[in-house]
Amino acid sequence: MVIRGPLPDVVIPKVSLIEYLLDGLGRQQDNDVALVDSADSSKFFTYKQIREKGVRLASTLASLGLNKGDVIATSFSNCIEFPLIVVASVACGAAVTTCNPHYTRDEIRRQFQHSLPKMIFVDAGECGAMREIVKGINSVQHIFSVESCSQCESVHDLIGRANMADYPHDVSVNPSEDLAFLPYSSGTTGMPKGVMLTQQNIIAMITISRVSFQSFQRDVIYLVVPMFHIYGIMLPFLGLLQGSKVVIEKRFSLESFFSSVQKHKVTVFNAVPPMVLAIFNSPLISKYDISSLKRIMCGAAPLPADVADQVQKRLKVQIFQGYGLTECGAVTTAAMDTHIPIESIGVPTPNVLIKIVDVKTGQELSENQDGEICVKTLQVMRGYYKNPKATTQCITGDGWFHTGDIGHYDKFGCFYIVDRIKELIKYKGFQVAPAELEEVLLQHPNIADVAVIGIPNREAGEVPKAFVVKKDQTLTAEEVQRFMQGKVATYKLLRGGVAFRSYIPKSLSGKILRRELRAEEQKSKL
Ligand code: 4UU
Repeated sequence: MVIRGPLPDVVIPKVSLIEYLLDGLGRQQDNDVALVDSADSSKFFTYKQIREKGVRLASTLASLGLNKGDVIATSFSNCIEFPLIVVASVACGAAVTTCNPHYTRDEIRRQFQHSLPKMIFVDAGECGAMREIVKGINSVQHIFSVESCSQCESVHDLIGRANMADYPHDVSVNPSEDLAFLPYSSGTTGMPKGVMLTQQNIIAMITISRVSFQSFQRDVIYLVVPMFHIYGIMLPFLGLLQGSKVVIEKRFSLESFFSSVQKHKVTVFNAVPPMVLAIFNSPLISKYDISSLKRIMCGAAPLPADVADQVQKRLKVQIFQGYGLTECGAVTTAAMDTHIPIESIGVPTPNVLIKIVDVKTGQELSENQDGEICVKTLQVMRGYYKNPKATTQCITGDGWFHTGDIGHYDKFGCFYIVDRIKELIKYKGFQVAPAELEEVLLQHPNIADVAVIGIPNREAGEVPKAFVVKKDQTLTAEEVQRFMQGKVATYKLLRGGVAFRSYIPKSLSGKILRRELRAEEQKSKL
């Protein structure tokens, strides 16, 4: 059966994203603070400033040659300038590829060699390093910093020298075709791929989330989830288009979380499970006044029910789960109702259809039967960038997106995730693609074969573990661990350890049988 949520569908405006954003921002109070830096309250933008600065930035970027169909890249920590850059890019008809600033040089290069950005925005002081990284990638014409930098122009310099005559008024976009964002996700299998999110995907995503989270109007939102990930890409716009104040934090720490909630009177915290767990275990709770906090929205990985329950009681807040994917433009189910059990990922958001299918036969399943979660909504990506084969593997001809997650729904239409059939590992909500780690490990001269799986971990959700076939018996687990250092971002390191085997179980077609390894791993823990 195809399941819909309880809220009625909403009309997704058929306009360009820049019209949608400027109209939505224009409906708010001009002089209200829209975005503020958590650590430094002197850094903020009002609603009027976002519109004006965004449009001015667009004018300068257009004068520098940013055209419809181009890609710009961001590789910086969370900052209040991000929405300005997005507004400017969208106005020019360009797409933003968001990159993790903590990636290694090879990881950044790989994304940019594939997405071919024309301009790159980095943290202040990082432009020299970025120039080295992108040497030879001829698409790159400019590198700018978000804040003042002695070696390159900053976003503020570009805004300062804008000539409004250069504003790209004549860009004509097709919202269902033209891209707004190009984040990277490994999806069901293989290496990270560019996720083509169109202007219409983003309009649908913001409109649907706003209706789902109605009660969040005029809230103060604490945004610490990274702006290179779909969760953090979506949040500032969701907040801004409903008139909230969005408090931007660069990095999660318990001190900064508690002090920011107290200082900015935060009402909503969008978290990932390890943050909720850290708060739960923290003695700092009693040292701060966090009575303003009303809701914690948690997503990106499973949330242990006992933790959720105890945090609700201890902090006197409500915790709701949201379930989303990069490929589905963020949130597709949400639990915005106190009647929904805490372990549920909620009900489908408006305009979202969900069905559960048998993994082997593809047949639709009914209540309480576990199968693959499939989603159909205007939020579903146009496809993987320059990779039609991977696209047809996950989106059927009639528009159903296969998530690779296993779950079921109960008699109330509430959904539950119980497993994942895709390769993806989630470390603290961050994506780790086993194929990427395997590719690096196979470069080691003494590794004959390798498979990486995620193993459960209370603090991080999952941690990657490598099963290695040695070429030479002298190879040690420490050597394998050391080999990964500097080759992948630190969150991808083999925290689950290294085990040696005589062979890697594979199917006849050569596919690694990860389920077998997972089952063996589980058995060994019993
Ligand atoms: C169990 O993680 C995300 C997006 C998360 C998100 C976004 C907006 C959550 C709430 C919100 O409002 O995207 P990806 O692409 O990094 O990872 C997608 C995968 C899913 O397929 C699933 O396996 O992350 C896992 N996942 C979850 N698992 C996402 N949310 C949940 C959840 N419980 N609540």
